Amino acid sequence: MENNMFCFQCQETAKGTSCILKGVCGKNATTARYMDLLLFVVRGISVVADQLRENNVPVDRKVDSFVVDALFSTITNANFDDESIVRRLDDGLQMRDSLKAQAVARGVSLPAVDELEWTGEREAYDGKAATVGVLREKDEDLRSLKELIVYGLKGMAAYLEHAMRLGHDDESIHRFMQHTLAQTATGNLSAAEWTALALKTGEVGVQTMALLDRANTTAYGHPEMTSVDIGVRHRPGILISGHDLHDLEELLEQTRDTGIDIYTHGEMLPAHYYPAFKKYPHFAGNYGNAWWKQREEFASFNGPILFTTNCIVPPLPNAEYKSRMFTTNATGFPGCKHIGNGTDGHKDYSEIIEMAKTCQPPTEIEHGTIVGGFAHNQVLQLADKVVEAVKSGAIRKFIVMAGCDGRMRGRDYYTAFAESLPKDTVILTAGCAKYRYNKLPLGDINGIPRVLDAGQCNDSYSLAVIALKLKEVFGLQDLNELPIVYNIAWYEQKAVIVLLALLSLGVKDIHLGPTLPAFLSPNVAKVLVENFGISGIGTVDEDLEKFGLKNA
Ligand code: SF4
Ligand code: SF3
Repeated sequence: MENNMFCFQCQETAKGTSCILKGVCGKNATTARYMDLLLFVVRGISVVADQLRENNVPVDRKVDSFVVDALFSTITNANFDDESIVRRLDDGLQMRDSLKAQAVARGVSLPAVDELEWTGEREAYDGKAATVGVLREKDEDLRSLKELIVYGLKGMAAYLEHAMRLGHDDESIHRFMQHTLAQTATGNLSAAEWTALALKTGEVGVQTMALLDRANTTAYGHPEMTSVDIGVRHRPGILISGHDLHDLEELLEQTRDTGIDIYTHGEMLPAHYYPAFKKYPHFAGNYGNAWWKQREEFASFNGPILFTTNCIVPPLPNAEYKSRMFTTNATGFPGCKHIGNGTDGHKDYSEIIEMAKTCQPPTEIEHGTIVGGFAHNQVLQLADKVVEAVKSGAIRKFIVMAGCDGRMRGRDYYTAFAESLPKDTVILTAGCAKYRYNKLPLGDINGIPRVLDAGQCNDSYSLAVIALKLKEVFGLQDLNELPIVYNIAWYEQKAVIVLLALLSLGVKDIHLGPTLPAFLSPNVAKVLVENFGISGIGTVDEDLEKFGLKNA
């Protein structure tokens, strides 16, 4: 049992096939197995919840929250803490059994699946886990399609959770999520039907990203063009990482007039683009780069670090900054303090704040500014200028380079690609992929920066809104007639929902790199290539050629 796992959900999976002894991400085999069992339990809960709804029996909202949180906790680099996963298993099995009891009481019949029937105490979790993972599906193609869908649902869950924390929810998304999870336990679908369900997942992904966009912009205003400081000030700081804007708001509120500055890291950078956060004079700037640089950058930051979501890089055993790491929401790391919700629904950051007061100010690692804030509202305000630039030929093409960053060496490609693009092209981006080129001096075209950063990976929704608007303005029938090409980088499962969302909108010819997902079987990859024109990346030169961008 020791050292026995199977996970291939992210881009850096071992040897480009699967992690079977330990995750390249640092996930232990035991954690991986507990996560497999958690997904088993979530499937069981979803089977009953789905049947109850089919029979018009209302399902408690706690079920929705549980499923969303459980899926989120299994996303790459979100949670490394066995204890917190095991607690979710205890709670989940209890929830499943109480839903089953409701079904019995209401005369709702349930399918005979292991996900509903298995009972076992903590001591049995590990043994059971080894039998319910990804490899339980023996057919390689069905396995591939099911996992594609489940990874999409994980990304969807993450975005839905952020919206829910801001008081925005949509019952139909939960229904879809649980219905689809139930299908993965009971459904006997053909490959074509699973493919259709994957596209449907993308469609609901668009709906979820739209919900989160509404939640964020209702609470904090529309992102606007903003210069973000990347240097440091002279007071102690707290570094906040991840995607959850509500956590940031509470942290900013609680650190008012405390003599502490707040800095963002990684995917929290776009928070600076929101008007509501500009009113905090102690919201100092962005420190560092994408998630995978955290071992060096957290050491030199000197103050406490709060993870609101993935991506956590497990600190080395002797890392001094580990004692300064805090987690919240679905994240967890053994030995790091987890900040939960108080009884009033608010979080209490006083321990982090007190620690910060005893810390040295951050050590400067760079200085200057970066510009972003080009979500749909801001870009649409500039629409006349943009359309004019396209019509005059000043802008020849937009290149969507959204997605994730990662530590694989081949990702240098994205820096070289951005540098090699002709000067009459504009990069549209969202997600932490931007760190590969957002500090390059790429200049502007008639005042329009050549890198337009819409925000976090979920703000890829903004890029879709912009594309749809341009299609309308240019009177085109099809999104693919626009002068936009897609060269997307992926790493974890949020990128999977973004990809499925783009496919569901009819976007074709997406280049996906730095490597194609290991979870795509050769046959499934073939379907994606033939029907959607998905392809991997080549060399910078080859790809510039393919995109018709070779000769400026
Ligand atoms: Fe491997 Fe990625 Fe799974 Fe981690 S999340 S175990 S790196 S495939
Ligand atoms: Fe980055 Fe983890 Fe995916 Fe939100 S923070 S994009 S990798």
